[in-house]
Amino acid sequence: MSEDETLAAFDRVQPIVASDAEIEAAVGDADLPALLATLALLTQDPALLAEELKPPSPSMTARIAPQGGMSPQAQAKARALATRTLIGYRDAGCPAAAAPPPEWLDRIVQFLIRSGHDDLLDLLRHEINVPDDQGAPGWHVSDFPHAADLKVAVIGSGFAGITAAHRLKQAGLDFTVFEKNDEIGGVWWENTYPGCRLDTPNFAYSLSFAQKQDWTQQFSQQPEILRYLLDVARRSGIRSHVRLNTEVEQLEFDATRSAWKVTARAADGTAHVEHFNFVITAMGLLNRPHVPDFPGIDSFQGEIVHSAAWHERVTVEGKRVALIGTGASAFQIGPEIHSQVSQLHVFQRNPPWMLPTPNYHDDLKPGMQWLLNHVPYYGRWVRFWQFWIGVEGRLHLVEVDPDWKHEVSISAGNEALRQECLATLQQQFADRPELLEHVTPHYPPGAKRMLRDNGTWPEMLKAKQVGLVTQEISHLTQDAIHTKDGKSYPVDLIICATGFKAADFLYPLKVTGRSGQDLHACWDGDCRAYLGISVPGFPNLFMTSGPNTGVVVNGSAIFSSECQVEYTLRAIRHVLSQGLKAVDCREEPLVRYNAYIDKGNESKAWAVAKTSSWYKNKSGRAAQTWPFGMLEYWSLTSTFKPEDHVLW
Ligand code: N01
Repeated sequence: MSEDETLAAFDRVQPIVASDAEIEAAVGDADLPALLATLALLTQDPALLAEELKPPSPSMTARIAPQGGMSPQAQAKARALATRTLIGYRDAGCPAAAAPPPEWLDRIVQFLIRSGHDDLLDLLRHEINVPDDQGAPGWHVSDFPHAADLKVAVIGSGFAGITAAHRLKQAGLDFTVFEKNDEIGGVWWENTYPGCRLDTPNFAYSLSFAQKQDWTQQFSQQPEILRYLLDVARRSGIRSHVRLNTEVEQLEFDATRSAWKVTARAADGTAHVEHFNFVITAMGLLNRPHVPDFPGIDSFQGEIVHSAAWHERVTVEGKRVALIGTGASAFQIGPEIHSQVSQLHVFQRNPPWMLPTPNYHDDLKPGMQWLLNHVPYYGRWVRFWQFWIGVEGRLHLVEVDPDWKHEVSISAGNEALRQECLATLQQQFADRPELLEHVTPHYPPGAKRMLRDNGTWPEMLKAKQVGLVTQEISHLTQDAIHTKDGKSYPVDLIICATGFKAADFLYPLKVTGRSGQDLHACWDGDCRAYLGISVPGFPNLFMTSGPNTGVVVNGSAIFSSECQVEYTLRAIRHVLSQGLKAVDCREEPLVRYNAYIDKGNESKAWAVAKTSSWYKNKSGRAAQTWPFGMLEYWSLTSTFKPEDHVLW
């Protein structure tokens, strides 16, 4: 296999031949804390980690402090030092980075993070992933001769499915990935609507074991993310294990074999049954479109498309278009299409809070791109830096202060965040006070997903062909949407950016447990799992993106799913090391764990706010959200606890 075909290719950089002036110019665009860390790793020169250069990392507000809050003087010194170091590195012939002693790595990490966070070191080492792959299983199926015939099924081939497949391959296990679509990629294959891109910085929204150095943007667009996923699948050698166009419909636990009977249907309609010892679900939770059942919807003669079902035949040019919803999907679609339509009616129930993000659509600056392409491991440290900032994120701003009395906000910090966002809104809509009133949320920031704003949404709402409709939709007729105030909006195309059936985990998969019980019936709309991964009575079944694992204002879903996959490999290892066949979570740990989760969620903006959100299920319980920091989830999933399980 050529080097280009392996995951190591992600780390490849070009030798530096640039002039001193070009290097200096590139450093001018650098993310300095990450650059100092990179150069310290390359040269092991302590001057790069001098106390006066340490980024203070102030807590996040609406905005993120540029350069980790370094003073202008510190930035100037850091730039001069980094430029000199890079020139020296070029003149020395760009030697390959040697594996640093572990204490040196810790020293760099400690330089980047705020003092007093040594408890995060293991987690952070996992994220920088230098020199070794920290999340690798560390065992091989050949260590357990009786396990030679063992088979694992993975359902789904998005980020989590690819992670699972990669780790299973490292452990030498025989596995099959079932993918219902005709290509790998999950939501990043499915969502092709106009404007589709990330709203989490993409260095952080990438896999620890496949760290791409040369992202072109801070918030990449869908094609670049999909290309990345397909690259990871190819380079990690898992493609040949993926069965495309094959949807798993049913899982039945076969107690006699202690294995799952998996029924999958191919695109031609044929069903195929096969037994697997373990099953990992990697189905995501934001991929079963929710299209509201508006009265009269079947009588509408125009076209209706859900955001996640966008396809190349959908055209908007010159049409009268309705955009229903103002969540993350609508927020990206509206600004992208509004200049092409003859009319756009945006139907809003609750306005979103917007996080000012002026660079949201920008390419990375040329100097930054140059550094990523020429300085070994710079991309890893940029990723690490973004990860560190996200570890705490805005969690402290969404915590309820019981002594805080305010009709909207929930704490002094939350109020400060609200005021910062309000100020931007007031500025953006200063010329349209009637719109300002409608786009101002009346719930605490953080209660729903906050959206990235670089001014394009307000600009769209103010365009002459665009109208904001805040009245509730009453019904649809042949050619129009009607609202409860009696108004009608004739349209040719309705775009439902109305979200997903997120509360129904694993929907529509039918899962029958060891006593014949149906998983969805057990949950009865209120899904719970131990660590978000296991459910009692459903042995050898491990979920990714399960109940209460979604992060709202800190961290990324990629991190959580890596934790879940690594935990699963630990659990499988434990079963094999004991010469056993099955593991089932006990009821009591599930109850205990969920009490802990519910308590954490109770004091968060998304639980106390009255506003609707996909974070809550039909009983009003926050069943999606992880209420704590990332360290907690990392710690909980970093060991498999036999005492919380029944094993046989
Ligand atoms: O869906 P949503 P989404 N009548 O559920 C409205 C991820 N994501 O697809 O707010 C009228 O957030 C509903 O109104 P309300 C991300 O995690 C990421 O936009 O409930 N309106 C709301 O405005 C995100 O959170 C990216 O009052 C109705 C909207 O439809 C998640 O996916 C991009 C209605 C639904 O918003 C879901 O986002 C896109 C009705 N009957 C998505 N029913 C990235 O950038 C619902 N609505 C990575």
